[in-house]
Amino acid sequence: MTAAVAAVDLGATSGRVMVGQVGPDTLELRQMGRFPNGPVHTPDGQHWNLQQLYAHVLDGLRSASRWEDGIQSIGIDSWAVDYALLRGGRVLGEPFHYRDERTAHGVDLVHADEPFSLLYARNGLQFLPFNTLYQLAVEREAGMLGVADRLLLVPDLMAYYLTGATVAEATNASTTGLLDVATKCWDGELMDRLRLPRGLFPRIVQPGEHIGTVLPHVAETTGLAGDTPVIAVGSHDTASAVVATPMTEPGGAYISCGTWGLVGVETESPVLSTAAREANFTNEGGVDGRTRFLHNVMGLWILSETIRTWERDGEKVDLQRLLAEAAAVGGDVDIFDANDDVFMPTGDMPARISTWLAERGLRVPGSRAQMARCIVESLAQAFADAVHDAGALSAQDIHRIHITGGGSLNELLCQRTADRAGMPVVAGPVEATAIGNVLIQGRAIGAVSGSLESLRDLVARTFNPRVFEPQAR
Ligand code: LRH
Repeated sequence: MTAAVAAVDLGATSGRVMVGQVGPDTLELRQMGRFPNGPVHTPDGQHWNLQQLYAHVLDGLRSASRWEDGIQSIGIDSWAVDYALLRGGRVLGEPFHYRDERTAHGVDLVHADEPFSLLYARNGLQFLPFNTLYQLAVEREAGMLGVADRLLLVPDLMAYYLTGATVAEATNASTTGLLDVATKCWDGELMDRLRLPRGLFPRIVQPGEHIGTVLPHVAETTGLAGDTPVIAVGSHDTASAVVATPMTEPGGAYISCGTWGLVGVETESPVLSTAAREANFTNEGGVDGRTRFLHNVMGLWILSETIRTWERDGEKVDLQRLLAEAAAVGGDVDIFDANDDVFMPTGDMPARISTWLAERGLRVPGSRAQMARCIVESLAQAFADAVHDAGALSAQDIHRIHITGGGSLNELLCQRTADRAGMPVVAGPVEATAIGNVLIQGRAIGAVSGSLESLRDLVARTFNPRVFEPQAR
């Protein structure tokens, strides 16, 4: 049997709605709508416009139901950590964007109550200043937690808008810092220590569980059948991407490369060693109880924010041309540390890169092509280092790297990652996140069956990867 499902995949710079056809030998995706996303600056900081995103989701679902009249379910994934606060079912203001700099203060507040080493032992998460628990410390100080009675992460909020049901999907809940890494349940004791009301956090559901069926007005607006279920998938986009990474043999590492480069391996259980903590590796919850042992590298954000800076004067930069010119740059370029937090906030990226290099007596790129090359080389080195660390820290022998997401289309990045890591890079699928979303829905409704290994086998059988062999330079 082949089934049709709708996958809603929301990224930090764009979102899309796809229709997936899925069956034992079938896996096909078709895009129904793609729309931009990004921060909205208001006097109190940077926010997401989730009402607008929701309107785009409804439009995409309407196109999906017109294209395919038998849509059997909907699954939603998005970027992690961000949330809305609600009271009595009503959203209290637009959610903050994780790059909003208020989180620095939240870090001080939380670490005053609970040092990072103790937090790591409880939640297994790498330090990222925007992890939900730091954001919530700022909400607490602002008095918001005395008003709110519910917290919903972004995909859970979209599921609530569609069905009226309030749940917390497990993989994304693991990015809050408030899930016990051992039991995978909410850590009530930690919430008490950080003075976060336990009642804010909804029931946890696992990927594959039914969240609810679409509300009557949603069915009417979109043309979907009134009993269409919303099914929990790996609602953290990275969890869905890892599901669809065709690691069909042992020894594979993954880089889910979009705004971020999420570099790591899959493990059966968390790695909580001091070395893992010091290397800033995270243990995020994967589908089917797996652990995503990975490190966040800054990712294509550095390149796209550079291009945004150049385009501020109204001039358009052609990415393909820029990358071709970058590939043609002769000789070595000096590189910067793509893990340095100075590159995290929005703003003038080329200036930050130049300052970083100049302060260390390194050569500053003299042209746009050289700057692009310097960024790609710096990302490739950070990726290669993180792959090496992931293998060493998890005691896995890694000899192949899978790059999925938008970065898999960047040939220079794939090749230089292979060269710097000294192992082949298998590129694709570019839409791994949406595919992972489709696969978990497909399994929940019985169109496919089996373990993650058999789902990955289906990906490997239906998508043609491109392989970049390492070359000496
Ligand atoms: C990638 C991602 C990543 C998180 C970040 C906030 O989209 O979900 O895994 O660390 O966004």
